Amino acid sequence: MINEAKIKAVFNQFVTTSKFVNCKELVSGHINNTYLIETKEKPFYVLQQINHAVFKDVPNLTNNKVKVTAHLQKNSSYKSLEFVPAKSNKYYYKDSNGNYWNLMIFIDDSVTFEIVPTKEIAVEAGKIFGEFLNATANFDASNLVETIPDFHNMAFRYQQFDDALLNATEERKELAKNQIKRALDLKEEMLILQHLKSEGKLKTCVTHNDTKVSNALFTKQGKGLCVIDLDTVMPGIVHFDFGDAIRTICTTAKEDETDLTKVTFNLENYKGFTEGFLSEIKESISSFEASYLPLGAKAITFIMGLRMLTDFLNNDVYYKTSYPLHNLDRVKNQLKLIEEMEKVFEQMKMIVSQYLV
Ligand code: GN1
Ligand code: MG
Repeated sequence: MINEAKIKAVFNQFVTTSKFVNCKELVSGHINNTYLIETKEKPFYVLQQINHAVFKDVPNLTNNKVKVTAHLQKNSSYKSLEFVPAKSNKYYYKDSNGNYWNLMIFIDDSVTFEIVPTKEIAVEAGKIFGEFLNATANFDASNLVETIPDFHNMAFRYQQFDDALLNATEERKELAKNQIKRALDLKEEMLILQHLKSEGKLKTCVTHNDTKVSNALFTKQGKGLCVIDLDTVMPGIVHFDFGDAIRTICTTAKEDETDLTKVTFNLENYKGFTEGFLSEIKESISSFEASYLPLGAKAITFIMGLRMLTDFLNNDVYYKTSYPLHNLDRVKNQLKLIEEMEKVFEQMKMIVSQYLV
């Protein structure tokens, strides 16, 4: 249940001349609570309660986002988010319960996709996420605080998984035994990118780190409009931005679909995304780095599954869940998607090399 009076009071802590009319919860994220604020006159706003158990340093998280959006306004040909300051003059408001809030202008006339319906949308997604990397390439990463250290560090994620295994109940371990085995079997392959990164063979740059397709807004005509959710913009490797987009653009079912026969890999969307993405970044990626992009897709899908499995073993303390086995269902889904990728992995590599020239 949303407490409209509370939301209105928080909204009124920000500097706007707009009159609050009502609010609706936007439910797609797994971490923060997000509300659409409808006002008497446009613009509408998006109010976000930041989960500070996950984002430990909200003032610096907010600074990151404000700096990145200012940079994007100058360097990107797409729209960028616009944050609204609070009356305290900071870009966040901290309420009396210690909760932190951000306010953004709502971008009107936009659509998002959970399942990508056409190859054309996949191409557009490739362009907008690729252009994000170009637009942030000259952003000084030392201006950014690492909002979640080791976010995509596979070795660290395996360490958290090992710790969870030690502490999990027998019941949860039994329920997840096949998925635990699969995670252990995949370990060597899943660590390849981590090793290459540590050896300096894959360069780091400013990356988005949460390029699931629902973090791109499109126009109603299906053109890329704006990249949203800048919470995890940090130095990283492009492989995971490529990969997380592929994970969500090429799947044929939602992340928590339990009928696994519906989870297949859409190779046409893969071609589309790769075409759009590489049309933007092919000058800045070596053919050695590019040859690992398909592994980026497999590894990020796996890292999501591994983190969800870890959370399941930890009794669901991280991701929002709606029923007891929700996290485990997400794990099964992500592992099924990996199997589907394995079937077409050679084709995935060939397609990358085709669009590199
Ligand atoms: C979380 O909350 P949301 O949907 O933006 C998670 C991502 C996962 C995603 C899975 C900070 O993102 O890493 O890809 O769920 N974000 C964080 O859908 O953990
Ligand atoms: Mg996110």
